[in-house]
Amino acid sequence: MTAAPTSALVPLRQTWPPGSVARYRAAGYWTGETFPGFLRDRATRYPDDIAVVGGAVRLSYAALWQEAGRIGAGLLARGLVPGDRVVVQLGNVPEFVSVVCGLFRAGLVPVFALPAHRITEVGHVLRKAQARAYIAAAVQDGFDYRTLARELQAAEPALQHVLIVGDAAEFTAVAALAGDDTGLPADPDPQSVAFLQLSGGSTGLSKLIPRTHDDYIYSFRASNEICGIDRSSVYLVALPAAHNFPMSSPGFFGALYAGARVVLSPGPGPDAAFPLIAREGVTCVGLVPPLALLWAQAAATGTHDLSSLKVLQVGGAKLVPEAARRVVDALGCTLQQVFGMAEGLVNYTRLHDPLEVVLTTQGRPISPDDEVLVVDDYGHPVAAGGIGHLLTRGPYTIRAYHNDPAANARAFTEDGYYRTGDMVQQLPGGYLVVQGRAGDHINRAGEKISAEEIEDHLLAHADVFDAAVVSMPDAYLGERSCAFVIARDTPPSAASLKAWVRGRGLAAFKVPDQVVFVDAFGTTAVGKVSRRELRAQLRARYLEQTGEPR
Ligand code: AMP
Ligand code: DBH
Repeated sequence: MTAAPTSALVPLRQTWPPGSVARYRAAGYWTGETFPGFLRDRATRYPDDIAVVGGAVRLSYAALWQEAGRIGAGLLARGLVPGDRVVVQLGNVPEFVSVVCGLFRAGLVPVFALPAHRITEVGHVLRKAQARAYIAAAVQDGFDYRTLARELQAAEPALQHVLIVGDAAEFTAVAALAGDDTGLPADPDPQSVAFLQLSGGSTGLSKLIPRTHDDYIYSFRASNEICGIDRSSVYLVALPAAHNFPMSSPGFFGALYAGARVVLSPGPGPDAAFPLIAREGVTCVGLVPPLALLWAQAAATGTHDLSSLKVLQVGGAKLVPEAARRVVDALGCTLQQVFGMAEGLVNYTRLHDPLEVVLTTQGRPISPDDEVLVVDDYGHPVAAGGIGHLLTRGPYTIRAYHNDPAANARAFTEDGYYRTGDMVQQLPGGYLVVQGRAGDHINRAGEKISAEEIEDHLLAHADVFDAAVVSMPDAYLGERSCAFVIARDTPPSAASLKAWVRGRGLAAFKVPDQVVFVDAFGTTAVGKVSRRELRAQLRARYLEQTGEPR
């Protein structure tokens, strides 16, 4: 098979205005470091320190560097060329880290997919990124990714290489990659795009987020300082490693930058994580709110020694004050709220903030140069302390998505602010309290689901006349998804509709938690009602009828 001509690739780019570039450099945020650059440095300075622990594997910094060289050189030997994009869909296995570092060393561009993603999402990401290779585990959590790889190959002619961690069947095993690492390219331009991260996707499918070496390294280097990560730290990856939170806030990259130890937990629950905390002396971990509550409950009754844990971070979805209180009481370590987004801006409560601030706010931005605006529906700043839309720009917030002019027109203002879609209140000192959001996605325990995307799948069902998907308050998940459906003559059962959505090859977390059949989307307003208003009305009416708390 011949390589797709490089000129056909939409260039990867992330640019800030020259004045901002000069300012971010002068302020010392952008240091010119790169991923291969800092990884080489740590391998040289701390060769024998353990960098990554996962399953039975313990990789030193020197071994991680070597593994990355073997994998990177092996991929180039197979015909990939620097600049090629590679979709990586791996769970919390040590190969996640060595493969990504290998891609960096080879000048290849990782494009992240979540383990929960299926053909619909992975296919979309692969096409949008114009990826030529796909790397996955053989089997994980009962799912065979080789089957997915076969479906992808059949559907996506541009996909030329499949690499598998574990039993590779007819594909290439990551373990079998080999090549001459002296032939790897020189370190990249620090302002070039290092990888593509995924947005949760508030409308339709995920958008691709190009992050540069300079901007991303700044975000986790500064996070290390805020979260107290140093060479003696042990960071546990409990959420899927491909999520931006455990990747960068400060995440496993922050830990590697500090020369600390990264421990990968195969699952996020106490069963998997607690023994690892006790064994490895974990000091820091990031969780979503429902997990934090589960951990709090398990810690109260469990027998594992969790005393090494210094900082428990909670983010991805709102942690309400009562839940925060429970977590603090049960775990006895410092709670840190984290409000971040893969597009950039990350807010933290600080480790020495008064308890009241930690319990009731989602923190303040990392950088003095994070610009935050809170505006009304017309883009005018609200009065101090008022609730409004959060807009932001700064030294690690993107100015554009990859290859998506329509999304860019919606998501960015003319002067380069990212419209986060979140409604916030800004307190004195810059602390933010998340008050909800303007967009129509469902934040299901930190997993973002686009209402529009799921409505499209429901509408593809022959017996569905119309569908509106909304978020419902949920005691455990924070929010659950509810599909209001108007059926045609023969109404399908709720179970069969859920099975239908699942059968479309989607991540399981996107299947509606609840289906409510209605005769009509009767609206109080006359005339055309926007989908957004319609969803809000359906939600309000349902909550009123059932008497559920909002
Ligand atoms: P994404 O753009 O997919 O990375 O998702 C980021 C979004 O997750 C934010 O814009 C918020 O809507 C939500 N989010 C993240 N952390 C928090 C938090 N601590 N509290 C409330 N919402 C959060
Ligand atoms: O939800 C997120 O995307 C998120 C949460 C906390 C994030 O990207 C982050 C911290 O960096």
